[in-house]
Amino acid sequence: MTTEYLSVHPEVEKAISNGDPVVALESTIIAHGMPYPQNVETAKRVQGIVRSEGAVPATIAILNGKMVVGLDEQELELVGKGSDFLKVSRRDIPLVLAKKFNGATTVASTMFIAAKAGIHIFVTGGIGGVHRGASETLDISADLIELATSNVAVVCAGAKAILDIGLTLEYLETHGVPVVGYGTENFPAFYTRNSGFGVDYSVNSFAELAQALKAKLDLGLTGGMVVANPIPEEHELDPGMIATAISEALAAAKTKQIHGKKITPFLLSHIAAITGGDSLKANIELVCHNARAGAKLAKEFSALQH
Ligand code: PSU
Ligand code: MN
Repeated sequence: MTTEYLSVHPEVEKAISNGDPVVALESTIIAHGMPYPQNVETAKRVQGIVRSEGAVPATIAILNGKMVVGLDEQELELVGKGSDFLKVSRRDIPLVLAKKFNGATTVASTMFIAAKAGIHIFVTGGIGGVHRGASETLDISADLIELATSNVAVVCAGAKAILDIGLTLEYLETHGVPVVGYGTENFPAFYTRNSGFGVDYSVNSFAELAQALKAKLDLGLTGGMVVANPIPEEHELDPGMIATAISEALAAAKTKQIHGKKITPFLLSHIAAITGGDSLKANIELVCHNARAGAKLAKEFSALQH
């Protein structure tokens, strides 16, 4: 499917029109969430995992003013190496298209584009949320607003403790977004398995999750679903250690007066530096773990369409 604004890779397009399993993937995590070359290696590894589980990966980005669904390995390299890939959330899309810029898509914009292309399952690391201190800064990620709008299930390892997880969950509740734990009663905190907050529902089977997704679609309940898949125990970071690193990174952001779209990438790279790369390693492993889960969910969801 190629329109004025959208270009879908033929393999992805075929899978979508056949109702075969497809998994959307974001690109901000590649361009702004991890350093080169680990970012490109991870993006390729994630695509490989999705394939090995029997689904078609569809990494999404904006290339030269066009929304592209299904990047090839050369294009992944471009996103990971290119310094001209803007962090594109929902509000940036029209201008980045008009100006023919390159853009890396966040959870919000990836959800929007995936929904346009007809993809219902999307894998990422962690969602954006309500930032700490939001009662003063009003910094609430557009990811949450998109979750209230676009009908896409987002498989993630929860939300990072750089955010106010309690307020993030309140926001999702108000906007009617189901928050489901896969194999857990606890909402995970990205680098760790338990944020101290619970989930609404816990499921242990992807078939059941696919049924819930289908019911939501059939009923026309707009908005997405958060599928929280905790980081595997063997890759979990020490909660005390990561809490200290996060506080230090938040203090540095305050001193340097970093706001808006720059804050998440700043905190991520700062935390990676403080932890001597441990947080990056955990990030890579949890994304790969989510890719496996997302592909399994996509397969079950596809089975319901046939
Ligand atoms: N969480 C991560 N890594 C990331 C991001 C979130 O662990 O790279 C990115 C995602 O693309 C997410 C975005 O959509 O940060 C949220 O940014 P903001 O808070 O500016 O909306
Ligand atoms: Mn923000």
